[in-house]
Amino acid sequence: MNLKTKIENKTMIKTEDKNKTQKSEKDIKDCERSLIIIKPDGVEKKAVGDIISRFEKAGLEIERIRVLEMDRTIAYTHYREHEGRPYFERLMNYMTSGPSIVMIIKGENAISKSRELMGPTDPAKAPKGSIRGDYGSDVTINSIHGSDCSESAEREINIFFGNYL
Ligand code: RTP
Ligand code: MG
Repeated sequence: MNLKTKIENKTMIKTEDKNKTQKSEKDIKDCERSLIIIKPDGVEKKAVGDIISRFEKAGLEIERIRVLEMDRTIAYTHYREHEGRPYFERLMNYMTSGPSIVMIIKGENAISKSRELMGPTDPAKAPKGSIRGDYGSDVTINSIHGSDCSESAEREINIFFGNYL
């Protein structure tokens, strides 16, 4: 439902129809969520507008958004499962190198749609037209993060937006 229709419906609504409104609001909440980070290289390249536009054109919505310059603690909390990998220190230095844009994206199949828009981890293997294919520099400096499953999304949303859910 577009915004204008929603406003008109709400304006016309009678008291006995209020339950219906509550149901449709609940339906919106049931949509899938993903935690997306436009990493510091994406911000430096001024790709934020283009990247957000790709999500919008794919039918996804921004539910929350913030600009955040990560410290090591928050970067570590987010990527702790990679600790011990050879690229981990470089990943920490990368994620703390400047501001990131952190967003909750929501909509039908938000997780798989986001991963599709991002392309594979390594920009060299990512097709042109994918975010990493267009903006990524190498397998670590790859412009964007997206949750890989709903459990990860919930954990990551909690890191960046507290007990919002
Ligand atoms: P992300 O979590 O950021 O969405 O990326 P992903 O699922 O595609 O890839 P993942 O394996 O979870 O890796 C997390 C991030 O670590 C860096 N990385 N560097 N071989 C390397 O140098 C290497 N492998 C991974 C990337 O920044 C990757 O996005
Ligand atoms: Mg991952």
